[in-house]
Amino acid sequence: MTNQKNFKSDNLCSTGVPPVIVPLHQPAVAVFSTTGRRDARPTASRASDAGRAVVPDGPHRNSSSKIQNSKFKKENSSTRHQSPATRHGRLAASASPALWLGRWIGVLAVVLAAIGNLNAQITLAGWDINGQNSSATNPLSANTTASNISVGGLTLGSGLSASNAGSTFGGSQWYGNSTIAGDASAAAANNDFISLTLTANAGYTISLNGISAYNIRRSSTGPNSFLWQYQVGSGSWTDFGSTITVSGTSASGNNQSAITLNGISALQGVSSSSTIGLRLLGWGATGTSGTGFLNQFQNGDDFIITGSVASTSVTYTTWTGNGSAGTWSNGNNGQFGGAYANDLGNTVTFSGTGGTVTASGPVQAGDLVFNSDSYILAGSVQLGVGSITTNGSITTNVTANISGSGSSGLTKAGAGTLLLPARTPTQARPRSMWAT
Ligand SMILES: [Ca+2]
Repeated sequence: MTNQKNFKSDNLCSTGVPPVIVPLHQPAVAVFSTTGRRDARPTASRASDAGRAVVPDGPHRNSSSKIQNSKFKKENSSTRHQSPATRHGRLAASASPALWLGRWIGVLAVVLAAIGNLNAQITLAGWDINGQNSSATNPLSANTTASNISVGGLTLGSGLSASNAGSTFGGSQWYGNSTIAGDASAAAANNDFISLTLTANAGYTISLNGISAYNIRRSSTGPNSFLWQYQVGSGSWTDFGSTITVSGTSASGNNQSAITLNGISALQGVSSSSTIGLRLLGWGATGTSGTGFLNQFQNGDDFIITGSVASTSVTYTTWTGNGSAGTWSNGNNGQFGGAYANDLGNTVTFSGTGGTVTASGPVQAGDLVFNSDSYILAGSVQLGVGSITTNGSITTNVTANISGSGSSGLTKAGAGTLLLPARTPTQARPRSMWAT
């Protein structure tokens, strides 16, 4: 219990005091080993292997433990639905290696898909057309705009005239006029389209995923054919999707399927120097007063562009390690390969050949990961996330003052050994402690 208390509150640098050996292993990591074996014992049993002083329960419990344990329970549950033969591995003996490989690839694909979903597509721009009309508002600003981008509102091409049909955005004067005629190029030449733009802010890129299902409304003499095009920067307009034909003329319009854009490389990772333009060409009207609109058809945003926004800034957070002593401080290279920038979200990794690293400042990081033996971390570090990972059969000696502002305390992960300085019994308070 002494060690446990020290681990929580005594992250102080106490020169000359032997370090306390804190966790020799991390139970959660042991749950899913690289061999695929799972510890079937209850979490408490696994945790007890390390001694309760290592990774205490309660606020000290690593959140990753909860996630891993949750996954463990889920898999265990599925195991109960398998046949006894499967549970005891006889299926493995009867199945070909290729079959098993295929199954594991399948499992891997599911896991990767889940990870991909974590990298969730967001609404880059969304318009709620309810109550809108182009006679009142043109361009029509987006109701939803993703962070770190700017969105140019829905805009009528100069060949169109604004029109108010209630909860629509579009107009009249589409190409075709007195005969059902025309095509995309003629519509483009006559500026008969609805357009919008997306531009990444400096330091970011935009990747388009798609256009969500939406609705097109037309009047009986309005355009009956539409086609989407994109433009990147000053490049040429390029078709995407196929020609859309619509016939219904009621206020409920014509529902349109979602359009996928993530296969168009030109629309992925577009930097702030290139504005992305999208436009919906329309033609086939039979009268100048015939109208065509993007239409209200659901609660909230009716016309939505999805995608992702990524930062282009480079962060230097891996100490390459050459065995020499070095100083880790804000704005300096150290052995990071570039200037380290204080950030309480940084995962700072120590690799290469371990040596003494003196943190000066204090420096700020989210959490620390040690991948090489013989690192000694001295000085003063403020952690935002509050975990220290020692991977593999290594020993990491942290003599630095470790401080943080989180309420979840400091956690340790990884199979290696982490040495922290002890607190003498006569000390009323550590020089630095985790605020709780
Ligand atoms: Ca709506």
